[in-house]
Amino acid sequence: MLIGFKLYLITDRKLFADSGEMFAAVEEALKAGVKAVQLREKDLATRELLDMAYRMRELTARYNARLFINDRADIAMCVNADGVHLGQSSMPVYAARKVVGDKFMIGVSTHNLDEALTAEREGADFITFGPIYRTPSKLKYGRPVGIESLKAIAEKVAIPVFGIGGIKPDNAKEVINAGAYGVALISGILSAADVTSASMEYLTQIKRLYISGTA
Ligand code: TZP
Repeated sequence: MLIGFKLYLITDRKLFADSGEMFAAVEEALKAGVKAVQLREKDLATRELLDMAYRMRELTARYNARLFINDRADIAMCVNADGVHLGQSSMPVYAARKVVGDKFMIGVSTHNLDEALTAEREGADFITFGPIYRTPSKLKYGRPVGIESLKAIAEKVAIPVFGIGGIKPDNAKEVINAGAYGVALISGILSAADVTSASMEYLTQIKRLYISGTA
């Protein structure tokens, strides 16, 4: 399946005073050219998450961007998202595939080679792998796995790998050159003082790497 984006923006409404502010920041990123958003609001009750997912679907559709819903295949289908993004305690890929069918994309968060190979074998369309670097929320996402393990994973896995965790415009190059297909991030865009220029910086950096052929 063609993935069609190399910059994968993930939400965290806790970075904002309220969810309205988060939607405004996501819209700014979409206006700047971001083409994929994952709604990742793990602590919300189903109704609240569903409302937010409908709203995010409407917003991403206006900018012709892909929408993924973290963990919840049911909500992803309900709002007509483009895919579901599974964690290691979500439904496994083979089970989610039965629910969402072939037209939906399935992404999986992975943290080691075993998880990456399992996701691939079970039919994931892409994986995120990390945290590569230290993230602002420190150890919430586990110990950084480092750039060398990204290289090893990218060599052994045939599906696209998105590096995640502490990725900033100035280290995105190292991540892509290690074999990542793209980069996934939260704070690099959503905590930026200027969301538009941060988004554009990542997009320009990625485009430049692919055009120059160093990736
Ligand atoms: N999974 C691994 S690291 C991470 C997730 C969801 C957080 C990425 O956040 P940031 O702010 O881009 O480092």
